[in-house]
Amino acid sequence: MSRTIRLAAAQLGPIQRADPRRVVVARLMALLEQAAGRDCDLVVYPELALTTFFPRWYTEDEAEIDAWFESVMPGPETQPLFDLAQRRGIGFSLGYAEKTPEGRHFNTQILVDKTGRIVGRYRKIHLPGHVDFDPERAFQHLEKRYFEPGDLGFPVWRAMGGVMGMLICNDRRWPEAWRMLGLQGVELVMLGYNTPSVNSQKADEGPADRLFHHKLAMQAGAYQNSCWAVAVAKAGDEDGHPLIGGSVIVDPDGKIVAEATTEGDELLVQDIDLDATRFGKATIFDFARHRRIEHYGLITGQTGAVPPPEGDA
Ligand code: CDT
Repeated sequence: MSRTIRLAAAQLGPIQRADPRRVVVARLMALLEQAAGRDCDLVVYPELALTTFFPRWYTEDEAEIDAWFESVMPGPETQPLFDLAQRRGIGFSLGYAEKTPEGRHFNTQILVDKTGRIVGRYRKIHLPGHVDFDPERAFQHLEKRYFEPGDLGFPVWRAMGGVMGMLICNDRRWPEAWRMLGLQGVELVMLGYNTPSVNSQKADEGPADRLFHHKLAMQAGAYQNSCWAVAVAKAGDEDGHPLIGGSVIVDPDGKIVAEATTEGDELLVQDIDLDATRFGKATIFDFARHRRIEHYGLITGQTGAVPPPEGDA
């Protein structure tokens, strides 16, 4: 039986701070309709796909913060997306800001199957940025203020006929995150991102470097774990703050097979054969034969780098 999935990466153009949820959900639904018209099985949306990339804004106003978060999923404004996906028989993966019933805040991505049921939930573990307002930066990146690190580990799920995993944005830069999924046999990693086009602490690092590092991380992660990977941007100029585009689908050999050409709402469609992950997993990246965990203790035993003491030489 073929294990080919028709995958769609639903890149979003900018969402302005004042854009209402209803308008954003209508854009998500338009992309899903396009995907349905092309017989897709699965649509992947970006990180924080329902709002502007709000961690750039500092606020202490609880009501303002609450407005960025979803306390129910699906809720009244997102239910139409779930209904449409179910009617069209398409699965999807959606990033959003989650507020739990206990009042905890996470940067979350869910996987919804073709019947409209939430079958997977991942909460972002590698939160970049800072907690307090930083006057030294050209703009803020307050993920550490608005979210706590994910508490669900790095799960995978059997869904859509394969082994599926999710990572969110900054996670793609951490090989440990990929390897956690690789060690569970992941066949497709779905990732959404909001990556500012410039470095707030290094003015000469612009979009070309940002795109280079983004693709480098995605291609390395897919290759070293012999899995498919899809990375989906929220791109373009949000209230004067540019985000890179560059949504990609990467094959298990680390090659880019589809890539966005705009910074707007754009759908990439690619047939991905999950069995194409098998060769790498059985040869160069057959973990059971080749990994040497007796030498990897530092990876889980130590957080920061500790160089050896300086000697006389
Ligand atoms: N959203 C998110 O995690 N953005 C970060 C910005 C870090 S600066 C390179 C990212 O890793 O893209």
